Amino acid sequence: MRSKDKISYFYDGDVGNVYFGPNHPMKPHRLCMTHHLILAYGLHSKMEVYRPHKAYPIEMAQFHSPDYVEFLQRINPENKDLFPNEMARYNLGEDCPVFEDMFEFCQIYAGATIDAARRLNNKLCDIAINWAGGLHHAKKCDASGFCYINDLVLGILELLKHHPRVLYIDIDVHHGDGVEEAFYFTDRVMTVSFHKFGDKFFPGTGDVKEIGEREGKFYAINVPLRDGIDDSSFNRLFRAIISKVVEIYQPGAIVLQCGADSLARDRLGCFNLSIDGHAECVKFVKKFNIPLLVTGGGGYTKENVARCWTVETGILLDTELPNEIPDNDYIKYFGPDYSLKIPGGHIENLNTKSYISTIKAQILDNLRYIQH
Ligand code: V1P
Ligand code: CA
Ligand code: ZN
Repeated sequence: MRSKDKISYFYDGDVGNVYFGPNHPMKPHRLCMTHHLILAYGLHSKMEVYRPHKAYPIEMAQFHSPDYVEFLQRINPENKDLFPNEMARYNLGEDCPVFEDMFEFCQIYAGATIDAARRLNNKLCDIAINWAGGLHHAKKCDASGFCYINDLVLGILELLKHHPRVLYIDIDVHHGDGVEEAFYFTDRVMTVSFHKFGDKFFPGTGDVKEIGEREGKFYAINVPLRDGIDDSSFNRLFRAIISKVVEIYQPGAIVLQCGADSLARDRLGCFNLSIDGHAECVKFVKKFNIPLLVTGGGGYTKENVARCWTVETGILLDTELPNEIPDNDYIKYFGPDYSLKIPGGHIENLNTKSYISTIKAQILDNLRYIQH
């Protein structure tokens, strides 16, 4: 372990004040809850806290098409009915609604991931955190799955200015398709996503056979899982794959998307992970002592999202947190037990031992084709 890691944490109080709509599962308010819980545990005094810059359209256009970025900037709830063709073309609507201050929301979460990457590049910190980021489905010319601007791709492009190879790891319950697609043809980014696959689960991609193409062949890794995976099988699989990937690929920086919808009892998810099981992945990745950019992602049971990302902030700071939640503005959400950790779930684990060993063997086999 390094003597003491230097941590930069990015947060803008405006990010949690936007509203996707009455029946929409994405609740940015979870970001306020997370931040206040982090403050209640006193973690802010152990890291550098920054308000990020708002990403400029020109920065977004490093990945996205300028016409798409321009449309996001122009559209609002008052004028959207005048643009039915563009709304359909850019996949705006039910999953990705046009809401008040939508573009500013994108500027904040994307600006924070870009700032995080820049501080790592300039060696101003060892670990940078942006819980508002991790919107992994956005494509070059398309919104998708609650994601408009792909901050992860923008952050990775920034890291690539200083590092020959960047490793992207995604533990959101959904496939990290936007990040995979952006780097599908290059060996300079290795993408690894763990996700639920099958039963038409969104977005439907991420089969173990999707491995990258051309220069990128063998540099995309997909770990398709069934419902109900528990801590022990997830952590064993995660450690086996990630340790081999790091050994072979030798990345200069790692981006870890920590979507909290892989937790038990998530409103959209279907895994059995406890907070300890989820956080174990963060602990494991931190131990490599490689410059690390950590983001949020999905997470639809708000109080558990705040718990999870607070525990993970504690882990990144090497700080143990008492299990009783200290008083804070949102304490009422954490009752009746007011405890920080949540246990694993009990839905049937459809990932048999033989299923897991088959996908693990396929993935490790593909890694044999890589040499650096
Ligand atoms: O299933 C779909 C689409 C809509 N159908 C035509 C297929 N969309 C999902 C999107 C999930 C996005 C996850 C984002 C992330 O990975 C990163 C932030 O976590 C969806 C679901 C669902 N149960 O999967 N959309 C909605 N639910 C939804 C429900 C109510 C209102 C709006 C959207
Ligand atoms: Ca994932
Ligand atoms: Zn998700």
